[in-house]
Amino acid sequence: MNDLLNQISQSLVDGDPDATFSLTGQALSAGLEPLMIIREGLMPGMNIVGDFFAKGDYFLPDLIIAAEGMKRAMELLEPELSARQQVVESPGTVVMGTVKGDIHEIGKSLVATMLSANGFKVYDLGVDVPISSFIAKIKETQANLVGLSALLTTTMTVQREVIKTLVAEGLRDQVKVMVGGAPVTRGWAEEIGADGYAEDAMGAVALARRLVSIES
Ligand code: B1M
Repeated sequence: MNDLLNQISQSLVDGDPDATFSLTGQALSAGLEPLMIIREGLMPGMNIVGDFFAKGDYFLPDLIIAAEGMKRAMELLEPELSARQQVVESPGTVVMGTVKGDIHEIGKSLVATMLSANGFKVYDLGVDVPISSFIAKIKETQANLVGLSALLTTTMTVQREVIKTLVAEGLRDQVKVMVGGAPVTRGWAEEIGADGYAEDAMGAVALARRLVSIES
């Protein structure tokens, strides 16, 4: 089992999306849980790639090809994640996106998938989302939650701008704000006046549930 997870991780480091895809399929066939494959196979590989990039050993094309491998693996895993949840009722409506200036997609999509799989109605606005699009979608859907993903220290600040705009638009009481992404911390969430921070996708589901129940 561990060997398969290590191979998945290594295939991302090697930049071999076909291998990532086929190893992920093998791991599922072997009965490994999709979340385990993500946490113990894919995420460690992406983290190694990120570390190599930070040290100057890898370059942008290496990030792009690793992301391609992870996305192909997620094509197999997302339906499995959805199928495993047993949804009774819809706890809330979430507008979700990666903030303006930031095109990191994978973590945001995973959070959106897990929220959907747990019954939330999710409007995923994608990446590089202008503040005005978050506001328009919240108004249109009467969402009670908004999820702001940011993977860059330079784009974390946009999370604060979204919150300021929600206040200015008179929407802050209607909508709870969740923030996340690799550089985001609980301290940052508190500093910018968000309602909560989650480290990963399962944490985001627990947080969203908590925020909704506080609200009702
Ligand atoms: Co970029 N990148 N990248 N990148 N990239 C990082 C984030 C970086 C940490 C790499 C590094 O230097 N070590 C670094 C940021 C440094 C910083 O600012 N702190 C970085 C950089 C610098 C850049 C560029 C600036 C590089 C350049 O051009 N010179 C550039 C920026 C482009 C832009 O956005 N404007 C860039 C570009 C890219 C690619 C496009 C090539 C590619 C993304 C492709 C895509 O998404 N389609 C990419 C990738 C792949 C990465 C790394 C290697 C992996 C990210 C990823 O997908 N992880 C990343 C290094 C790393 O994270 N270790 C890196 C897997 C994913 C499942 O995890 O996204 O963290 P993650 O999501 C997690 C949690 O964070 C959390 O839950 C998810 C699931 O567990 N979470 C939330 C996420 N959103 C949440 C929201 C929530 C709650 C939880 O509530 C709302």
